[in-house]
Amino acid sequence: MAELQALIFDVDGTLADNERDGHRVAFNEAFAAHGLDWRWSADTYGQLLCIAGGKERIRYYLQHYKPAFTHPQLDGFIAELHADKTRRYTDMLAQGQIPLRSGVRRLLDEARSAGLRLAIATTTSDSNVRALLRHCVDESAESWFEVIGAGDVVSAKKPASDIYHMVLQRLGLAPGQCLAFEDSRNGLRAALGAGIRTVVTTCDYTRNEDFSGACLVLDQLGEPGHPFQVLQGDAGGAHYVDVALLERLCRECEEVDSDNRRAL
Ligand code: XBP
Ligand code: MG
Repeated sequence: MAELQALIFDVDGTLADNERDGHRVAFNEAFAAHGLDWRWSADTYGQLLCIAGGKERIRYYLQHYKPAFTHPQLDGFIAELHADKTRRYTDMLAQGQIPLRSGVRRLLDEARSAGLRLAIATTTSDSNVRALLRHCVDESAESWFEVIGAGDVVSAKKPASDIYHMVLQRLGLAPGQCLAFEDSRNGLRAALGAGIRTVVTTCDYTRNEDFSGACLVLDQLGEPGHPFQVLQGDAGGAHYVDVALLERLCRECEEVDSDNRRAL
């Protein structure tokens, strides 16, 4: 039986509930600044979240919602729009407009005190992750994470497992020595596909997704005095996620077997 060594966190939706009022707003501002009348409502954005990655999401939007749109250098145009969006989003982070989710800061502190290693596995851009860690967690938080696997470092984004394989390889750990934290089915599929047991904290956009295969599904990590709600799995009477609960999950949750991976 493997002992828990590392926690691997998704970012968007998991560390911060930042899609609707963060990324979406920055996309819309970038579109307007380029004279485009594209506007992603909160509902439309929820549908577009089926595609991970901002550049990929813009391309999907054009294919499905604006099929008549043409541009002589579409790849470059999408990259330029996305770079503009990233600048706007990181400005929002720097201005403190995006809070962390409940329990995140406490759990990171407890995990570090307990000697657990920390890593990030996300679809979003590296600059976004670093800005979020610096401005929303702690000035020095980038250094808390031994591996930051982000954005275009892999060719296939979530739900593909490439980012998790890369993070495991750079940590030098087996999947059974780690736990992943995700908020979406796409993220869960990516983690399970790499054989990593996963705790899901749902957010507004993902609440009704299918989280089969997760070892625990909660509405949040929770805090003492601000308990989580268990949506799937057994939290053993705990009210908030702490290191003791994670160690127990690592011991008691079944390993992610190959049947489970194939079912995803
Ligand atoms: C996050 C994403 C990202 C963000 C936007 O997914 O899908 O695309 O919405 O970020 P996950 P970028 O939480 O599963 O990593 O625009 O930087 O791609
Ligand atoms: Mg996410």
